Amino acid sequence: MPAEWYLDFVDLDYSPSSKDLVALFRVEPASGIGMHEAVGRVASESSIGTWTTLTTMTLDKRRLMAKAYEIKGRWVKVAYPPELFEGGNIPQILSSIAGNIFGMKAVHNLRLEDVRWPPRLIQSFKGPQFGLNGIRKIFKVKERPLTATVPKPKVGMSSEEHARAGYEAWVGGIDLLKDDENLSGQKFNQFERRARLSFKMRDRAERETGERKSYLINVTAETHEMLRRARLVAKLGGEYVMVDILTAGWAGVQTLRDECKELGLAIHAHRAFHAAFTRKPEHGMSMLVVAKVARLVGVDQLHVGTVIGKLETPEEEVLALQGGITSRNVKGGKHILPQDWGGVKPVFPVTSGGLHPGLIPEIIEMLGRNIIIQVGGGVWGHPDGGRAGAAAVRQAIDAALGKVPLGEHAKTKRELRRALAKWGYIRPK
Ligand code: CAP
Ligand code: MG
Repeated sequence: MPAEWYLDFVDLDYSPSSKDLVALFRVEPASGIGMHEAVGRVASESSIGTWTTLTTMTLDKRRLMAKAYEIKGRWVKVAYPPELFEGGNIPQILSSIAGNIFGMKAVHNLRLEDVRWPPRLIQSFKGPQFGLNGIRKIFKVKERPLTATVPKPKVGMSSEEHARAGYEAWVGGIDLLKDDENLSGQKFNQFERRARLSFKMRDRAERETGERKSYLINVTAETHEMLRRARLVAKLGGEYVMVDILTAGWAGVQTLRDECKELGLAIHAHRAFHAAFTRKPEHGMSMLVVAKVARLVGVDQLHVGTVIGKLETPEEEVLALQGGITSRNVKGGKHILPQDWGGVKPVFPVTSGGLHPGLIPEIIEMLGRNIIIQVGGGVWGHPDGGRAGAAAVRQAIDAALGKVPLGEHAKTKRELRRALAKWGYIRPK
């Protein structure tokens, strides 16, 4: 019996069925390892194989073998039989296609670039409860981008100061107050107290402005605690919970999604931690894979980057993310697999990170109107305070939608003028 059987997992004559899950990998073999050997190891280790041949391997089990069926340079497509995966179970699926393989000595680098999800697996997940169009209906805002702001400094405010900041931003014109990703229930700003005070301020701001306002309150915590916090938000009349999907973990997010169906709450997904494995083009997993999992599991809003802000997000990646979470049918492209989402609702893309009024026209030019623009430092660093910062954001959006140059619009809008005086059109690093 030969010592190993990796090349059994390479079949360049195979063409995947629509039922298969297909993964697109970028494979860089370790020195001394041929491409087919490396690719066979990836397909083997991510499906049913291990490093050696097995006396327990019977013919019937071969139906579960993954097949590397296309190798173009470093780009490799692997088809996985649907039986390999448990529907409704993201952790198990990722432990297969995004598990041990990244650590194999046979690869010098390995990156999971995209996954084409087959209908049976798509139907095994809830998908977004509201989605982009449902969120617009909640706010009765049909056209313009929605706006959000995170009170800054990121954490440190008391619950009273936080709620006050929320009031200032909401009456200034911001639609959504958002907790920062590392604000949860610290002693200086306990979750329950912050929730009660902030929703009171939200109701007051709605009365005074006549506009719908909401609060993306961060429930990220141990799962039982997340559910408890979500129930409190629903009791207080909130519309959303926010969760850091990657530090909370997919199992927690799936449980939270189930609860939010009962509670009728939308989910805002923050992606803190993603850059630990998405940033390097040669190794890890793309943000596109993360974004498509998030849409499957059922978040309603997801951060996709800015291209021109403070965090590394190349334009091609941001546009691919936006397409992956909003389109019904994603066309295949350079290193992107085709994806038919069926009836899965689109997710609202959130652009955030180093934005200020001076950058808003360029953001809308690049990403269009169906976005949520989050401006944190660009509101709370405004020389006249958060309320003026919020007003400047809305004024910049009005100018952009009306195709009026910001400088022109600023002549009659003091808050915008003062924002441009401080930041101009700088791209923060
Ligand atoms: C932005 C932010 C967001 C980042 C996350 C921050 O604040 O609140 O967490 O946008 O990155 O903490 O940096 P500013 P991404 O508006 O003050 O920059 O959206 O790429 O996931
Ligand atoms: Mg943040």
